[in-house]
Amino acid sequence: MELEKMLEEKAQQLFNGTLRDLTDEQTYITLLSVVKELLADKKTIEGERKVYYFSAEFLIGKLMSNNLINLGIRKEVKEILNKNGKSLSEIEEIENEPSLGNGGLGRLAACFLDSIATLGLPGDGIGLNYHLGLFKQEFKDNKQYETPNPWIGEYSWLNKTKKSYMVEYKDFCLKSTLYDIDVLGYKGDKNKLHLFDIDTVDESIVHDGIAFDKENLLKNLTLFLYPDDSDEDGKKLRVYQQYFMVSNGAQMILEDLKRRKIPLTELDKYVCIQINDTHPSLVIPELIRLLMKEGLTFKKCVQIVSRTCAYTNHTILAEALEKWPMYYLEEIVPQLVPIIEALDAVANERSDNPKTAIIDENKLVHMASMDIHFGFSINGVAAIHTDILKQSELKDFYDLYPKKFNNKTNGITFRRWLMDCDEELTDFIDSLIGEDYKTDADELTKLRDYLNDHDALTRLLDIKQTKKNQLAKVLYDKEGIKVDPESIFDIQIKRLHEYKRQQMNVLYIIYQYLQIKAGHLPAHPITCIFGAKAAPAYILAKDIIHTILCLQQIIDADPEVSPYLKVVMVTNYNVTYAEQLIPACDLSEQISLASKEASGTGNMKMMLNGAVTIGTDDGANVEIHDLVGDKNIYIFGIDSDTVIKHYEKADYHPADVLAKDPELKKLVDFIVSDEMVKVGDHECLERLHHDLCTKDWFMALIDAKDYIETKERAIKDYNDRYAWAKKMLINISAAGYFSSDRTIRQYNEDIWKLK
Ligand code: 9GP
Repeated sequence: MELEKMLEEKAQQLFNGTLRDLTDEQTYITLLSVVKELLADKKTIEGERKVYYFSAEFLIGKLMSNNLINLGIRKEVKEILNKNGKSLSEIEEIENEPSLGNGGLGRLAACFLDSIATLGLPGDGIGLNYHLGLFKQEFKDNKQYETPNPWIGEYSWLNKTKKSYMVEYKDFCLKSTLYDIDVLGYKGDKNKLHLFDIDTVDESIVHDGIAFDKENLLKNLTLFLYPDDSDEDGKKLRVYQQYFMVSNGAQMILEDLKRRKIPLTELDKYVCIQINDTHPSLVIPELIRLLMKEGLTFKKCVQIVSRTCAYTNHTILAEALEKWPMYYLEEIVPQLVPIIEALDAVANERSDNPKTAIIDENKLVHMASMDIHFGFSINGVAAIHTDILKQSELKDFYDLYPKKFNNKTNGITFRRWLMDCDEELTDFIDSLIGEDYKTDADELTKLRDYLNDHDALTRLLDIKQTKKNQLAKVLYDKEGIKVDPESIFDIQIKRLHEYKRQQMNVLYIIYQYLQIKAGHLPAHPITCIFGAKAAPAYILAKDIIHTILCLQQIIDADPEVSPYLKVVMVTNYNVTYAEQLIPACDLSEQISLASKEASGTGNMKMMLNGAVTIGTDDGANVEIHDLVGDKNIYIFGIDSDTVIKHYEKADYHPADVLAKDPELKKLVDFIVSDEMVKVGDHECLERLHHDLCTKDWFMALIDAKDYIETKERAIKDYNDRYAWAKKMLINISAAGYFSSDRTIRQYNEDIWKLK
């Protein structure tokens, strides 16, 4: 049936009116119902072998626009709505953003699902249906506060299924309910994202921000993603959640095999499980347990499961290499304990190196060790990250299993991160090189033919200006902040973490502030934009947010400074915000301490949208640097080998740096200056200051000077608009490599081997 007719009929059926008469909310519901029906009619991707992507996070973002693009009907829907006096972008605002992820790890999982379906590969996601997701961020008195983030309304993309499994814990069983979200490939067929839940979750137990009774599992199991784990009950809740996810997933997979009349001994022929970081690692002992229940021997089960599971490592930071005390497992899932012990014994037979044991001398169970011994593939997410895993972090394992290790540099889906978020740039690229790049991203290199085309460069600069004007309006509407759209938009958006070094950006802002106060104006006005949530129990990260907000206030109130420098920390940074910020970015801040950012994916999104990177040779920046060349990226800072040596020798002391560099000391001391204390909380500012002067674990002070000088150079270069536009175009033309379609092709060729 014709689309317009479908919409009119649905409007009639749901609201007894015509499209023109509906409110925006009613229009959204009408559109949602029609699109869900179109998705339901799509073919499910079938194949002999299938991949299951197990992940604690799926940061899928709003789905309307993406689904319209992948259905190939966005323009048509836009026109129909316009004809009826409505705007698609206003209708889309009605949708709640699903709160199922935290950062790059979860967004990567979402990009991967899009690419798996787009490439026509059979592959589903498996995760949890968190009702309140990750917290919502609010600011008060220049501080972050957390509130619940309910996102599941009466109408959503979730489809309740009849599937349900029993999950056994020591003292009780929980019955699951499965919700599915259709994942449609670009002009293709569909897969599914399976989200498990329980029916008894009770959102009303949350009080005072995001506090809740952590022991009441029937009510809290799927309330929050990453519930506060600063105490033991919080840590145990995470184990309850993880087991719930993997047990449901494993049961569903085995049930499906049985339905297809495939002997369970052939699991590895038909199924591949990709373990995304260590949160789903318990799937290994759980699968072994379920297979043993079917009568297979432990040895056989280990063999099958080891050929089924593959593990992706997303960080070298200890916090993501989870280690659970054995007594937690004894208390929560005792049925897994003998299996884990037996796996540990197998691991110890293979190597007597205590560093590769699964259970250590303190009775901690190392999840990543289990994954590496009993997975058939171990991958890092950017070339430098995989090298570091092989050469230092996981060296003992690499020596044991060199063939298991491989690299899969991350990628992003161009459907969302270009076609959806920057229609103007998409149309511009279409007009120059056609549309083939939408399915073959390498085609973007054809843009290089336009590097000397004055008209093309002018159009590119105009588009960036349009996106900056649009963002300026958003910032005014949402935050009440006025920014100068002609200023340089310098953007750092990512989780708040010391290794990502937002605190070093803070030192730059202080430098620029003091320069302006001393009468030295920057080469071009600059707006420093941040978006970041700090984990609720991560005190220093919150102190950094506090410092940024204090600077924002001071600079805003200073008429001498604010025409040249502005600071904006956006509230509750999420995918929707990213879609508005990224197309407007001039200078992309990727300034982690070399060796610490496994890959980064924001760097790729900004590059694709014509931003120039300022960054360290870390994560995927290294590959961006290789692709665009020295002149089209601003690289600074010590390299990863030097960083690793500093850690090994424990010879970095910030006090030494400060003693040698009084100018830098001035910047650091400004954090506790009278100006700052007047608007801020002395304790928070003092804590950050003290940390920087005495610990500075992520070495912001080593790189600060080089960073400031490099940024000043970039700001100067920005004024040569055509030279800058060339840099932009070179970045866009080289971004094809970072399509997640490429990444998924590589996963499939080397690991999953799906037809
Ligand atoms: O920090 C990494 C980030 O560098 C990477 O791009 C992303 C996807 O691979 O994973 C992040 N890791 C985590 O969020 C936790 O391991």
